[in-house]
This record gives sequence, C-alpha cells and structure tokens, in this order.
Amino acid sequence: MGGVGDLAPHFVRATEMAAIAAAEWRGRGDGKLADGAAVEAMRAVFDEVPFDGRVAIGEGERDDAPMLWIGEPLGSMQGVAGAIQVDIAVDPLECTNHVAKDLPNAIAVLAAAPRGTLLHAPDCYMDKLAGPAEVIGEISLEADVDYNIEAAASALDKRIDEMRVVVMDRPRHTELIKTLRDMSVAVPLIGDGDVAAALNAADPNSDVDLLMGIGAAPEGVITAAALRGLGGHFEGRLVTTTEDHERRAREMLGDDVDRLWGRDDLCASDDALFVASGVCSGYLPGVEVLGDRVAVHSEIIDVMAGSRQFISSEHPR
Ligand code: VTB
Repeated sequence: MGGVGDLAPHFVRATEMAAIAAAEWRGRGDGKLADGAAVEAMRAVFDEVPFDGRVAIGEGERDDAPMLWIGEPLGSMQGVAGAIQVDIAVDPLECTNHVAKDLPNAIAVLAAAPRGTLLHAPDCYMDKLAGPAEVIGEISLEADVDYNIEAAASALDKRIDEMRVVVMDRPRHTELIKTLRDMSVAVPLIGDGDVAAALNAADPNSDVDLLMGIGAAPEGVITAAALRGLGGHFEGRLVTTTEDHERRAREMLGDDVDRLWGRDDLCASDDALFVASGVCSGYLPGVEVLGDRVAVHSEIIDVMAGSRQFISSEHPR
C-alpha cells in the first residue's frame, strides 16, 4: 500500500480548486462568501479522491455548515477495507479577510498524514512559536519572551536589536509587542496570515527571525507539518476563549488541552504533506485570470522526501 505522499496530486487539485473559487471574491468585501466558495470547491474534489479521509482539525464543527467540519469523513473509499486512512488539517481559505480586501498571502491550504497523526482538536486558538532550524532546542513557549529572544539571537549569531519577530496585529498581543520593542527587537506586524509568516520565519534567508503570538489552531497544525518538512522550529499551546471551545477541547483531549505541543506532536508522522495554493499574491503568486483560463500556483512540501516543490497549472475558468 502506498503512502500519503502518493495522494499529492489529488490534494494539490483540492487546494487549486479552492484557490480558484476564492479568487473570484478578491476585493469584493465579503470574506465569508470567498470562504464558502473555497470550501465547496475543495469538498467537491475530496469526494472523488480514492481514500478514507477525515478532517482532524479545520474551521468548525458539524453544525457550522458549510465548513469542512472537524471529524467529517472525506473521500470515495469510506470504510473500504485496505483503503488508505488519512487525516487532514485544513483551511480552505487561510487569511480570509485578505481576500475580501485583495491583500497579500491568502492561500488555500491543507496538511495530510496517516490517521491519528495530526492533532485532532476543536478550532480554538493556539499560541505559536516558529523559527529556523538553528533555534530548535534553544527556545520554547515554556520560557519567557525575553529568554527566547536572547537564546534565539545567540543561536542566530545576531545582536538583539538585529532580531525581527513577526506578530499578528491584535489587541491580545499588546503586551507581547511592548516587551519585544522594549528589548529593541523589530516587530513587523501582519494583519492576517500566520501560516505564511511562520514559513517565512523558518526560512533562514528571510527578513524575519521568529513568529510569536496567538492565531488559529488548525493553521498551527498545518504549519507544524510544513515546518517538519522544512526542518524549522514550531511549538503550539491551545488557547480556548469560549466555554464551548473549552468543553469540546476537554472532551477531545482531556488534560492534554493544557500541554505544550512540539512540532512533531502536532504532526507525528514523516509520511506527511503540506499543500498550499495562492489566492492573493504574497508568499505564493495569486490566481491569474488569463481570458477563459486561470493559472494557479502551489507549493507542496513532502516531509518524507524532504522536498519542496513549486508548481503552476492552468485550468479552464
Ligand atoms: C486569523 C487569520 C490567521 O488566525 O486572524 C486567525 O488571519 C484568527 O485570529 O492567519 P483572529 O480571530 O484574531 O482574526 C489565522 O487564521 C491563522 O492562525
């Protein structure tokens, strides 16, 4: 039996179709419609994929239709003996608000791995820490921000005032941003899109050194798969802000709700894929309309192969 990597062409098609559908909504001021279009397009592809799939973590729970809901069975081989059993962490449209405004870095994105090897949790928040390989073993969410900055600067052979830490611009990060700036760390702020930001932080040649702060949990699991493939650092801790999320998280994880998840706990298999297609240009080029055709640009990180592939395809519009 083949591995999850063999399904890559199907998963790329799923993110491509979601990206193309969402791109129709760029700049139209309605992220929800863009998201709905991406979900529908992605689900239509999944229906045809010959696998026994399940959404391990995604945007919502069963009642939140039209999401690809957490626990949703996917694929054309549900319950078929011998079918490959796969878990998906998915965000059909990451950075939804940016599609509404046609701003950078919106992507259709997923991670796939064998059943049981991606964190299965509600779509709560996650405190995240991402960086390049050099900081592995040097920094941790267990430690204070100032300790992590000093340790990362030393591992990267930089002065503290040369460090650049990307953070999402949210009121919940006011303290974090102040602590960093008081240390003379530069803090580029992003409106949305911490998957692209984490990939950027993990790249030793990029203009940022670390990603810190709280974003959504599904994107944390997706990022963990990508950074497992790229050899970067990633850690997360779930953050629940509603009673409902707290209850669901306890039901699904028991006391593990409070634990620190390392990169390889969030994505516990090497037989994993990260697949993303650009909607709005940014870390990937966005969907291009070419008359009656569209071009879409994607990235595939195959953890087992240790490969990172960038591919472009054209489809009828
Ligand atoms: C979004 C989105 C991010 O986190 O902001 C979300 O843009 C949740 O944060 O890329 P808010 O509820 O404060 O908007 C991400 O989806 C990713 O983690």
